[in-house]
Amino acid sequence: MDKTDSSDTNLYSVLAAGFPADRDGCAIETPEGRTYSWADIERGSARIANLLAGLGLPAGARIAVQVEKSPEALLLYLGTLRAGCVFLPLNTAYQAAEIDYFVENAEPSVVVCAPGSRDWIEPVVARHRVPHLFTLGQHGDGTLSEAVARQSGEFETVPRAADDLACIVYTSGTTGRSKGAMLTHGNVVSNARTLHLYWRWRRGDVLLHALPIFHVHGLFVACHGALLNGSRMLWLSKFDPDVVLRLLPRATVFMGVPTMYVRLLDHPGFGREAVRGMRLFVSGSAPLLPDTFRQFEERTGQRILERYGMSETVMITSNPYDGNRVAGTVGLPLPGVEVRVVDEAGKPCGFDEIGAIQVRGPNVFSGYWRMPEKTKEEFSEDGFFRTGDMGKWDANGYLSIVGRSKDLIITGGYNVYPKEIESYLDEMDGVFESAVIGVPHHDFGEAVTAVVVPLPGATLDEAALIAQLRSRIAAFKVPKRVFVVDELPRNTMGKVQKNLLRDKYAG
Ligand code: MCA
Ligand code: AMP
Repeated sequence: MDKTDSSDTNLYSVLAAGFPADRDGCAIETPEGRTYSWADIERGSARIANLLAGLGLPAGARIAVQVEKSPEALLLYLGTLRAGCVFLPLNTAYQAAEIDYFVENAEPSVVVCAPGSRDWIEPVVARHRVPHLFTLGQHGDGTLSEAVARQSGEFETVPRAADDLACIVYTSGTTGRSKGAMLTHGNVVSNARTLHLYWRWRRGDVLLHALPIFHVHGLFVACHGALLNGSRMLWLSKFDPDVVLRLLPRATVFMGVPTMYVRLLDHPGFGREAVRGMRLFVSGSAPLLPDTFRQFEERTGQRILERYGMSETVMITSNPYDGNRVAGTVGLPLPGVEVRVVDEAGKPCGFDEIGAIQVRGPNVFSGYWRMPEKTKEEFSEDGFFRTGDMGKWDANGYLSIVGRSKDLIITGGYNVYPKEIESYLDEMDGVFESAVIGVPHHDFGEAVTAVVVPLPGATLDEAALIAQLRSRIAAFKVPKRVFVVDELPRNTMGKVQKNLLRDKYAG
């Protein structure tokens, strides 16, 4: 058995303390029938950690990872933690220009990419002098596995203090540039422990894992819960309602974004029979419509538990496990997490008064990577983080999110900052200016939509603009529709009135 120091705050050590005594039991199972025991997790992560330790990396080295979801990708995450390095997950939809920015900004020592991306990532890695590039495929293929196979399966996990960095999670920025949220071992450990108790993880739980693992929801909230509980994960490489339906009867816990719940409800075979063994459905990352909550309860008898979080803070509030789960609210502050709603003067709002949501607690990140000024701006003098979300309390202390002060679109649980898309559009031939908005969408919650004004004499074609964007940025950021107009509505200050555009294109 691997040696881990139970007194240290290395997230891996904390998670491993929850692994079951029977290390031969199944920890991960894929729909194709591949299985991984707890011993495989220990050995596999030890091999990764040995590889990283042998590279002679500097303290705090970043390991940037853009790979398809696989059990091996999870081992890479755990091995990175064990080696005391900093994990930097990247959305698989990001393209060359986006990855170039992250690599330049984070200066990783190691980049791991999908074998199919190597041709375009190699020049990025060379340009920014990243010393090590490995590939990892969805079936565990690639140069990483070859290098790892030669390593020992024993590794003494490097002890970490609570304020040592564990991960950098990039979040989209209002200026169009992403910011790296620095999360410490202490941040993530405190949240994992809190959620483990709050959601009553218990013996025999089985998690159906269908979220991507490059964001907080799938990587932290879902995986940490199962690992800390020593629970088996039914591991889907991606969300597929048919496969979810087939596996649900063997699971007890599921976590998803609202789009996943909408799609399950759209499936004719989904109902009470499929959820017979389930004890918990969790929703987050985007607002769950009360209508979806109600339909889900009618069809299955289950009340989805909605919670609220951010990359910078991990989870902040949750509807209760035993108490009333109220549709349209994100529940109560988690134990140990302070949440306040304040008006423009910073004064706490009474219930039903809308104000800015602020958070303080052991879960709150240590700042934006190499952005001390930006970090300072986002914290109040008494140490509360300004989330950029607007909310209100009800009389029972439940929080509702009623909007965002940040100009952000959330589509299928992914965040898109209009400014970034506008800057790409504005650079295109024939475009004078653009405005990007989110409009209600049955499936994605909000759909990215662009309104563009051509230069005098120029003709713009919707399909051509969309095609150009698709070649440059992640597909989920590409507007589903582009409308060409003569001018954008502006107020007397000259500011584009996006609310008018949202109303006009809502249909
Ligand atoms: C895929 N497409 C999308 C999205 N996803 N378009 C808009 N928004 C999206 N979210 C597009 C693709 O570009 C493609 O377009 C087409 O849909 C099909 O692609 P595919 O990969 O098959 O998509 P899918 O499998 O249908 O994906 C839908 C999904 C996925 C399962 C809902 O988006 C997803 O896994 N979302 C979860 C996001 C997440 O984990 N967020 C957590 C962030 P085309 O056909 O035109 O090429 S963490 C967070 O927010 C905080 C901390 C929190 O509170 O959790
Ligand atoms: P991210 O930058 O990906 O961490 O996204 C965090 C943002 O997602 C939050 O600031 C909220 O705006 C939004 N969010 C997360 N959970 C919920 C929820 N349950 N309801 C509404 N918005 C949510």
